Amino acid sequence: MASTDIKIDEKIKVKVSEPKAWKVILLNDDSTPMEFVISLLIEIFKHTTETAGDIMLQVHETGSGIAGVYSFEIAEAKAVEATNLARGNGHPLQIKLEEE
Ligand code: TYC
Repeated sequence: MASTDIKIDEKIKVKVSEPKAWKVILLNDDSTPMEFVISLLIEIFKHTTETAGDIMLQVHETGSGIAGVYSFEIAEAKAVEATNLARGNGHPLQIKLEEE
């Protein structure tokens, strides 16, 4: 045995938390066409014609609606893709991300 004993007092705290979920929210405006919003919900957010129509109407009638819930990276990528598609077609559609 060595002449010096070293005592290691190790306390490792492991903090585990669920990855947070982020809502991609569509906001209403007066000029983005309803059909365009439905197509975007089908193409980017993988909705059916029926659920896309319901969400579009929800946004139109209440001012906002949830397109989908994802990890931050996926939510951000979908929001950017949808915004680019809207701008590319000359529409002012606004999208925001909100932590669940
Ligand atoms: N309010 C738009 C219209 O009457 C339709 C619309 C729906 C726009 C959803 C944006 O996120 C939106 N043409």
